[in-house]
Amino acid sequence: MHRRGFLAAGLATVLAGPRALAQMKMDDRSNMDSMPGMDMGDHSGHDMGAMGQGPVSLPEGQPLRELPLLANEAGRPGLFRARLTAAPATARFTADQDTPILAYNGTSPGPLIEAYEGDRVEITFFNRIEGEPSTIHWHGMPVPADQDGNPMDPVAAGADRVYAFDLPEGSAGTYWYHPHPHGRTAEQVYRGLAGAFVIKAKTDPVPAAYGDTALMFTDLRLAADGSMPDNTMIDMMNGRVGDHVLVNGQKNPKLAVAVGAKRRLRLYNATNARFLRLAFANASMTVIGSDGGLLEAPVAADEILLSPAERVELVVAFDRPGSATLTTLPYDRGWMGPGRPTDAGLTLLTVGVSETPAEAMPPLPERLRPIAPLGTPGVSRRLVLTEAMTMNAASMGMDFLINGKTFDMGRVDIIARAGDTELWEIVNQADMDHPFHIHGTQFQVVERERDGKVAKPPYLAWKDTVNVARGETVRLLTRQERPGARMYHCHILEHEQLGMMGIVDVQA
Ligand SMILES: [Cu+2]
Repeated sequence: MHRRGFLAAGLATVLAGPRALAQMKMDDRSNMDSMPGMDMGDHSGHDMGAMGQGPVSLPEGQPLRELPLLANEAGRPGLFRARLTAAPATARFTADQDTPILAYNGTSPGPLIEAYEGDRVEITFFNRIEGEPSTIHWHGMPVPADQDGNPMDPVAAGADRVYAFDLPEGSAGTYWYHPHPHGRTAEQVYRGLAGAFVIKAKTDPVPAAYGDTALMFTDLRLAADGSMPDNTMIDMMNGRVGDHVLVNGQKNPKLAVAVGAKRRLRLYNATNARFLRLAFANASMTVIGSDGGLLEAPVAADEILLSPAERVELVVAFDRPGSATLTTLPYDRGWMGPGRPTDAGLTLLTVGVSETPAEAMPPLPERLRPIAPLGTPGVSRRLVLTEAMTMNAASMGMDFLINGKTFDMGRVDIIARAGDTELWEIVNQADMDHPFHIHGTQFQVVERERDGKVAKPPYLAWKDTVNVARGETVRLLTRQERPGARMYHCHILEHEQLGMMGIVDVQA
């Protein structure tokens, strides 16, 4: 039997078994509502309370909100000191309903943290999420292992701790922060906990006249009563995809620029599982940076694939008056069961380009910064990604595996040595794409192989997350500078929760 057909049939059967549903951590109420119609998360029927009703519509076209800045309380140069509180809050996505969310300092996305290379950072984290541990993981940043918000270092509900680290020279880049508690990362993130962290260089080759705007993509699913429904079994298998891609918490907001303007935009895919293949109509995109900072030289791009957790830095030139829209193109990342979401034709951002010319913009330099290749690896490792159904008489579930194993917090999967360059070969033998992330460092992709064809990346870049497509092998060079336990995992957060994660113990 064809595997997907088997899966769908298996799911329909097993929906009658309450223990199976409990195992998949589904909400009891939505289980009951979804069973009569066999609606297991179909895109047109997420609203379980009102049968057959489509997604709640959200207002569009409001002026783009800049992310609020996290205030530096240090009062002296070289130190960034602040507080971040994770707590329940409410958001207004529609005119007349409050939605319970989780927020950092009351906002979702959380406040934008801006610090400089060379700064010392001390952030006190207060976990005010009732009954749940949390952590803050500094995604992509070169922080010590015991400051990186690993699931092994939970902050209990009601407790607090200080995260302290130094930002090394050369670390300027587009990072973010989000929770990473064991088994609860996916839910805490889709309920609203994620924020942007920009490390700035003291001297930046990109002209200041371009501005610097963070665009953080999140993915909202809203029920008719204004609540965010819990994950369904389909969400657990595929990763949660919502009904609305938001930019800085807004649907299709509007940005006004003058014709001839160039804008520096930092795009963050902070969704749990949404693949964003992006194009800019009526404007031209130039890639200037990746997850870990600037490229060596600008690269013109017609489109960009941003898989969950990836970031890209762009310079966008608005040379024609009228409307320039950031839209999505189709991308098939593999989908199990019913309810494959619409991925193409979404308008994420509308830029109104006025007839009045902008002030003359300085050109983008031809060289941005050097990137030293990581060089010859001393060690090679092979990590094979697979998916498996688990089934017995009472229950059914789905495991996501690396080298045949699901995550075990008490097990070290790889022992590496600080300062050693390693070649990691990530082999995706599963039916879905898996965006692969390593904590604590930035790596360099050296090649991709699919159907026997090997392709080199078009340019050198620092990455902490790379999509490994179905049937593809990605080879990357990685080096951990600091000792300690580091996570590596799929950044479809539901896959991470169902096992696709491991620990590399970096020894001094
Ligand atoms: Cu995955």
